[in-house]
Formats: sequence, structure tokens, C-alpha cells
Amino acid sequence: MLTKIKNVKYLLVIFFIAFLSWEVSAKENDFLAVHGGYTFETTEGQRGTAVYLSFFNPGKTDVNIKSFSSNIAEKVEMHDIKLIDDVMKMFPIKNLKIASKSELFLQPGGKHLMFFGLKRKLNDGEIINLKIHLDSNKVLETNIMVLNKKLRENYLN
Ligand SMILES: [Cu+2]
Repeated sequence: MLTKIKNVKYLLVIFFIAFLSWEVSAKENDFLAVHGGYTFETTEGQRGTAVYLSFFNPGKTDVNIKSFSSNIAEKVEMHDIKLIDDVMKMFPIKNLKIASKSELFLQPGGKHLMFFGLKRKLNDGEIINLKIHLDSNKVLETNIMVLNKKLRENYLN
């Protein structure tokens, strides 16, 4: 999560995944599309991992995300990163605002989700569930694709 995308191939994979899952929530003042969720396979015994996805708000009002949850993790936190004394540090953020007519990409090197207390190993190719709890009490669901960790080793640094 403290890395930068360095390879075009990797981006192509991400764009491909973006088209695999596309969910739109339509309510009077509450439009939010969530897509392109991905994470990397974990090792046996690994308890935490970062998850990335994209939001698109085509609506006329801002959408505030209150929290996230998943059935495979005890806790999901939203994190941002900051450069402190030349070291990138991550810290939890309380809520995430997707402004009207804007997009937000959670990606390596920036905002991300952290899954804590993973209940099992995440395997390459599987799809896991993520719930997105909005301030309006609406709950969206999206799929997170688990990618081979070689993608991270080869294409992210
Ligand atoms: Cu983090």
C-alpha cells in the first residue's frame, strides 16, 4: 500500500477487473457506483491486508461513507497515508466523502482499506465480499477480486 504503480501491464489488469464488477446504487439523493475492487492473495497466518477499489458519484449530492465491513475480516478500516519525516505512514480516517460528480480511487500509494483479523487465507482468483455502509444507512455490496501476489511483486515496488 506504500507502493507506486510502475507497470502498464498491471494497470491493464486493474482496468479489466473494473469491468468485472460494477454496481450502482440509485436512490433519490444517493448515487454511488463502486467497482474494480481488488486485493492480493495472503500467506498462511497473515492477519491483515490492504484492499483497493474505485468510487464514482454521478449524482447531485455528496455521498458519505460511514464504514466498511466484510464477512472474512473482523474489522475493516479506511486508511490514508502521509509523509512524516520522509517516511510514509498510514493512519485511519473516520469517513470518506465522495463529492458530487467526482471519483475516488483507492490505490497503492494512497487511500486504501485495511482488513484486520482475516478469518482465513485469501487465495488467488477468488472473490470476496465487501459491504459499504453509507451515512444515509444504505448498504452497498461489491466484489473484491483476489489477485496473484506475483502481480504485486513484479509490477509494484
Ligand atoms: Cu493501511
